[in-house]
Amino acid sequence: MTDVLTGAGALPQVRRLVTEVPGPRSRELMGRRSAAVAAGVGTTVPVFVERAGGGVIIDVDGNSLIDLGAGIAVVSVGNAAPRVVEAVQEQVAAFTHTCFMVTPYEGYVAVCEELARLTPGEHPKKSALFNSGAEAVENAVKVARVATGRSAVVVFDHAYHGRTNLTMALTAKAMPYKWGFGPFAPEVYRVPMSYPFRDPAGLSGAEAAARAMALVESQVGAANVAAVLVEPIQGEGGFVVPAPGFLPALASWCRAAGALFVADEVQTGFCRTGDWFACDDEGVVPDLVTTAKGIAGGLPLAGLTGRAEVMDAVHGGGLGGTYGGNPVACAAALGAFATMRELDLVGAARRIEGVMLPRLRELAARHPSVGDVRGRGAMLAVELVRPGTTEPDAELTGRIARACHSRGVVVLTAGTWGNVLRFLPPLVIGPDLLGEALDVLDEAFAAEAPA
Ligand code: PLZ
Repeated sequence: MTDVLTGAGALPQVRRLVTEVPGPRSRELMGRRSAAVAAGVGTTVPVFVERAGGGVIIDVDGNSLIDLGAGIAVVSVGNAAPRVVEAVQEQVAAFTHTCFMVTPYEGYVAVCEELARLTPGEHPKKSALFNSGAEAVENAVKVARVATGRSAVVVFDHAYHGRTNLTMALTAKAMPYKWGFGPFAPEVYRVPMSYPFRDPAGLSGAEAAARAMALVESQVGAANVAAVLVEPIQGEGGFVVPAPGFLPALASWCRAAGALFVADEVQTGFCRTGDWFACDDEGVVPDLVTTAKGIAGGLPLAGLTGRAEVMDAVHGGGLGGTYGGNPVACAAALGAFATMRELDLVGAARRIEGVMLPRLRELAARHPSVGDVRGRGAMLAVELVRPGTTEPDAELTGRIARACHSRGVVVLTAGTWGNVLRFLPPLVIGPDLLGEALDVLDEAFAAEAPA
């Protein structure tokens, strides 16, 4: 069992610091990094990685850190997951690339068959594969426009959909994602999200959807909308979980308007939220679903899956790319899907919620700077504010994140105001390691936000 969880190297699943963090070798590599790598590429934790497996990351100084980031929700099956490693090794030795559009191979088709089975809804589905989440989202817009003959795309406050030109337009936050990078793609319309912590108390999901769609009707016109694009739980925007009823109301608005309901499940997909997909929680069936991140255990792969007739609206040759659905990445995805089933990672995500959520609520009870605790499954967060207000406290958030890092726990921040600490552990993390990470979080709060 340990083998399946942590890989051939079977890295000890412990936190162990042998130097300060970052240690001398990491600091030296950071120096080389600064000289050679463009300054625009950020660093969350300035430690360089040597190995990683299960729920730990070993740095070049020999420190073993607890991973509560999973490479931004990517290594849900664990780092270097054995099924993924085996599948990749076998495929990379057989052939590395032919281009699926030139001479196809079975792995690509098998991944599309799995996507048809796993994504929400029982209707006939088809998929196309790409390299990144942004590319999948771009293609969702392309397909929606051709299928509907309309151009407007509706997106939400706090949304994150990528860094390409079109997906920057779809993304809400200016700094750092859009700042100075315009002009942006046209025909993108932004409306308010359902954000229970910041909405008027008691605003239901249906009311929040009506608030948003009233703006669309008056400012865009329902008949001009190709797609309503939404993250069922927002990722970079701060793990904003819409009020119950919001997503179903959007989906039914789309049905009535003849627009497509597009779920961006790039961050929420593949067991992360305690379901195969976050839309499953309320039984919402999107017309199109974008996936990436957790799909292939760390190899770059993304999918766009949708109603067969919608996907097939595009003319032959209209979708593709040199590397999309690379055979090695497809093999990795098949290994990852096998792991998700074998280890019941849907159940694992729910168990992680069961351990973490009560601890985060306890933390909130002790620290008035924690304004909100939210999320689902293994996608959980706390939003930090000035006590007694909803005023975001990004500075405290940064200090607590750094205090975790220096104690050997990788945590990420998020949110429009940078005031959300988010937790995305690999779903194979053991309960002891998770408990220890939460102890460290308590310590970090005690040090930085004395009650
Ligand atoms: N849609 C919902 O979360 C990627 C971005 C990290 P790519 N989120 C992590 C960063 O700072 O660049 C994301 C997402 C949702 C789309 C994307 C884009 O996926 O694979 O990064 O292109």
